Amino acid sequence: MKLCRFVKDGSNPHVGMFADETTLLDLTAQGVQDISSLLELESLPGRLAAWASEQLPRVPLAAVSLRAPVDRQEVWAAGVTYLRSKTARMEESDFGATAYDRVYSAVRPELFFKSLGEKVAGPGEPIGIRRDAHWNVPEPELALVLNSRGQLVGVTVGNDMSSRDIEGENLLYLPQAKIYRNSCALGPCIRVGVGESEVREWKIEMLIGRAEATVFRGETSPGQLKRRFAELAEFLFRSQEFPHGAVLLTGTGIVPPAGFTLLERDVVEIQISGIGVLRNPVELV
Ligand code: DO4
Ligand code: MG
Repeated sequence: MKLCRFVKDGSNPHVGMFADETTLLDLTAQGVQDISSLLELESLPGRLAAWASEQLPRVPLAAVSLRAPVDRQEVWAAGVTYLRSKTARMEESDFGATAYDRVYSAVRPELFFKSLGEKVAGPGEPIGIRRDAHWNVPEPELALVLNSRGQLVGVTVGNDMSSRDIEGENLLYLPQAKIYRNSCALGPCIRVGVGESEVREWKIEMLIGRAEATVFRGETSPGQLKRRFAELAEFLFRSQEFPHGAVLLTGTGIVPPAGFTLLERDVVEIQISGIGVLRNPVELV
């Protein structure tokens, strides 16, 4: 089952559920106002299955714009959770290299704040590259959607946009490399009712288009993620509260080669089998 947020004819965002590839069921008719309240329901998959069998208003996907499937959730991110990320970051950084090496095998993972829910770009919305950086890359990541108790409710596709030259210059610049306008995208939907063992079998693919050409293509699998989902969630919720739940990006396993940087008007397409495709044009911010 897949949940989404959508707008139609300039409406406020509605919460919907995919009936099939081309049709949404509008959950507003069930009194559902936001993603936050759904995350807290006991047995959400059962509730969605029951709603799906009722006569809910049906909306063609072609008639709406999807929004990021989050509202009041903070978005956080884990880093250096794939060997590929560790290696690439050790190469880009001189005196910070041992930090990446250590955190990859440390008990405590790297976790950092990424975005307020309200600032996240949704499907089709622009993602940003900083005008004061010259080496900008997308980071295609599986994102865990957690309720206020830290339990996994679903998964979505995430893009942890990053300025590698700023991060590589000095690790203390990490927040500037990671948190700026339109640096986070999520969507197109939240897949609910799946467990970690199934998700680990999926594929993550990224394509970067420039004019009519594909200038980068890469793939990995959540099966390559070094840490368990519950382990990452447990650290995120230590000494911390998320009354509306949280989204946790799980780190990148796809890193374009050192000479590659995103340019304005590129299009980044991230597909995770089992969820869908998140596609965003790139703009200078
Ligand atoms: O350590 C810096 C960030 C790492 C990251 O975002 C990743 O591995 O995905
Ligand atoms: Mg990342």
